[in-house]
Amino acid sequence: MLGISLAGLKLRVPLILPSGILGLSPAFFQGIQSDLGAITTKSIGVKPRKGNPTPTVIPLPYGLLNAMGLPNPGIDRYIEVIEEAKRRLEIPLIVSVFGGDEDEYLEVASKAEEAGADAVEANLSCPHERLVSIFSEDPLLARKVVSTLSGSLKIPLFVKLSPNIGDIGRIASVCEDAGADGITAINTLRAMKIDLELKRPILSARYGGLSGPAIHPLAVRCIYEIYEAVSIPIIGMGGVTGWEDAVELILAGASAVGIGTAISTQGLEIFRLVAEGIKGYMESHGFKGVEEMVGVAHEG
Ligand code: RRO
Repeated sequence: MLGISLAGLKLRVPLILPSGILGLSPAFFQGIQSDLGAITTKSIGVKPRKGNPTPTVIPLPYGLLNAMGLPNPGIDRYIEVIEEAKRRLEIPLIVSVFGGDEDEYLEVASKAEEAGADAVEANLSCPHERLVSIFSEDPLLARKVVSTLSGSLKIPLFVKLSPNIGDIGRIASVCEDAGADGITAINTLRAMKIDLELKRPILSARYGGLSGPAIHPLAVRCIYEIYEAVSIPIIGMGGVTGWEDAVELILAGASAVGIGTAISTQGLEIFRLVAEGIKGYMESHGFKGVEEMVGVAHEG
């Protein structure tokens, strides 16, 4: 009843671990897979990056503000992690990739595909790194990256978009046109916190990305707009803390839902609770499959 087909990937539940949430270890991925439909890795680039100096994460009453700064070991060292993850996982592995231009995106994505990734997610939307966010903001750049990747990859290509732009539906439509198989939305919201004693931004990078309950209504709006603009599937995420939030994203147009920040407050248990809640809602509202529920808020 909860199983879905997502751009050709088979998910036993419509729930996904979003990029960047829980480290990079295949043994860890294996341990958490039972309640998940698919796992997304941290965004990987061409070269190793240390990321930003601390503090990189600030807990707030209504979410988390992060500026990790794309820390990752680089694709050449990550290949063996993908290979081992594939040996250990029964569920699809989506490898998130970023680059400074379309050639870098392609190099990382091609190596990930060769290593056994089930899908690629092109991260066009890190909120505080100009290096990456410009691709979500500029339709021409987005088109260039997506068409380069889609022209070469055989596995499904998802494109992760930023909410920090005027018309997310338009960028989504450009990505669909350029060959994307699905849209992931939303990344975190560009934000800032200032220390009253230091009188300076707390994050070393000054700007960060806000996630958690505060951004959920914004995610609903973005997914609703993307659903109106494209016919490829949407992986919806943004401030999901319970099954009601997940159902809301599905009714807005998401085929699958990512849960990230809520893991820090509720633990991994949240995936099972949300899956049970979605099932209960489907039973009480007469939906036989998740697909029947997707985008229902647009009808009439
Ligand atoms: O690494 C990060 O700081 C980061 C990334 Br790549 C992203 O896409 N979104 C985010 O909130 N942080």
